[in-house]
Amino acid sequence: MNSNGSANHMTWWQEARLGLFIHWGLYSMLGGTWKEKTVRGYSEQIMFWARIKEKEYSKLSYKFYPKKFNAKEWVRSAKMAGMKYIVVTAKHHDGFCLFKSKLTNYNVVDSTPFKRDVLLELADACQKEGIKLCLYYSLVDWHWVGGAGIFSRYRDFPKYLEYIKGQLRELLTNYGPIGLMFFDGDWMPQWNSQISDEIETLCRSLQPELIINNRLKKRPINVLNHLLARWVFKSTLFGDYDTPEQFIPNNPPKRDWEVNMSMNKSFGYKESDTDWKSEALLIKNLSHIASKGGNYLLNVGPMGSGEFPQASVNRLKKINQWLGGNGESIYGTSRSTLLRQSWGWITEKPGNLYLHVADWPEQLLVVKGFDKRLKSAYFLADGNKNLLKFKNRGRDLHISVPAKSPDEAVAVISLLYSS
Ligand code: H79
Repeated sequence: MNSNGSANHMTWWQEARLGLFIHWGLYSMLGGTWKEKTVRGYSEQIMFWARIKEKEYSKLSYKFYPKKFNAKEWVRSAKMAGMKYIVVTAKHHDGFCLFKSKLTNYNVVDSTPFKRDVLLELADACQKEGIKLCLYYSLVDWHWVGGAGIFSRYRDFPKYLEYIKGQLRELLTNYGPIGLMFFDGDWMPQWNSQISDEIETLCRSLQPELIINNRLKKRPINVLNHLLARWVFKSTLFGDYDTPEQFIPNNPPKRDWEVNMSMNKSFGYKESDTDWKSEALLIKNLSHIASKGGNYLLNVGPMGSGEFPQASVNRLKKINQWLGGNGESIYGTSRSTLLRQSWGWITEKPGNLYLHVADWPEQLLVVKGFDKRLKSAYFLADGNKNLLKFKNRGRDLHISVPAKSPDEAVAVISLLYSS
């Protein structure tokens, strides 16, 4: 159910609040290194940043044999961490397909010694574990003749469009129900809004319940816009939701949105990239995003072996622990209508406010603009529901809190009220 009390094709996703992004492909084997040199930029784009010729890059497929890949383990890790959906790179900019395609040999079954349809195994595992399988699909394709580079001109572009459509038919027919399609790469010069509309129609005809992101639409390329996006985030009004990348917008759009974010810098596995966000920060981000009514799509870049990096595993575990006590304040909540608070964020359910306290106050927690009749206040993760003392002070609520926060990341206080 959404805030209007009715269900639609977005409902499961709005309630989910947390998903796992997975960037995996040939680049994962390189781990950000080419010819013994660390390459700048996202590792999934190493072909571009290291100026690797297509002929040379595509040979990597002959070495793709991820011994430790286990779809069930991936899906279980996501589920254990409290994620309700996973978004997997079916095809990234390099054009390599993680699924069996009749339209190109450049796929995991036909051009690798591995020969297993990774997507099929993931679809199976997702079905069994009750996790929604979702797909990232790059419109940009550096494998297509003429497709590499920023100002690429695709050879035989109409044929490329047929290729995309054919692959979407495969993806949306052969793998059961797909939760959402995350398109990316609308900056390619030959892309336009008419194509976006056609593809949207095709996808919806194949799976009417499918959620589609905004990036299928040609967005105006404006370097300034891009640079300013962090401060003035604008909705694109295409597809079902907006996709701020690597940041939380100050003023979120009025419609559905989702932040996609890596745990370190790179999305694809990059060995040298040790700039990991702390567990506390990831949890704060989750609270912050939920308080503004958005979803958090947190990324893992599995290694060439098929395993998740240990640093990611540790962070998933921590999120799992936190959600164990505090999940009620995230799943199925909606953005808060209350004023912004100095100590953190607020999420809501009917008759219930959840205070996500990130900056611990001294003795007194002040909730500004609270004019309801409070029935009780307690720490959500406290199994005994020990009541906290409170007082109404004009339009503010004062809650007496212990000297130290019971959680080093975010302590959640549940408020039950009658209006
Ligand atoms: O998959 C992750 C990134 O690889 C992808 N989006 C997330 C989810 C992404 N691709 N591009 N961008 C983000 C930003 C745009 C970068 C560009 Fe370029 C710089 C476009 C043109 C120059 C990278 C390098 C893409 C083409 C060349």
